[in-house]
Amino acid sequence: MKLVIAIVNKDDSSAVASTLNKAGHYVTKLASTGGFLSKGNVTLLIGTDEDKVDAVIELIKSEAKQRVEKMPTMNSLALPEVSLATMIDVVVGGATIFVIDVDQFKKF
Ligand code: 2BA
Repeated sequence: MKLVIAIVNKDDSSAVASTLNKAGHYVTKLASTGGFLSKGNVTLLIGTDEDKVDAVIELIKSEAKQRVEKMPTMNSLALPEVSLATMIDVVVGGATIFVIDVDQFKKF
């Protein structure tokens, strides 16, 4: 058994979870926050058989879209009190996926 951990944009999370559910996969959604942008995202936990991992990843890929987010940066000039705020583009996946081995899986 494997655990697929997928971090997706919160705007895509419902479509991703619903697509996975319709295909017969169990999904747990956790509200999470990216450490870099400090924006909310969603972490999905999907426990599944090893031979279904590729199908799960393809289903996630079909709904999770890449986006460009704006992030402020401060460009300091020679005088520290004079600084200029500029916006930079940050490309945010899609999905960030980890697949890990599960030692035991029990339900009560
Ligand atoms: P954030 O940490 O908010 O990162 C958002 C985007 O900012 C990243 O998109 C990447 O384009 C950029 N970024 C993040 N850390 C950076 C750094 N140290 N230097 C330069 N640019 C950086 P994604 O790579 O698509 O990641 C989307 C979200 O997935 C992340 O949100 C984070 O919540 C999670 N994530 C990505 N890689 C991870 C990892 N190795 N471990 C744990 N979580 C990860």
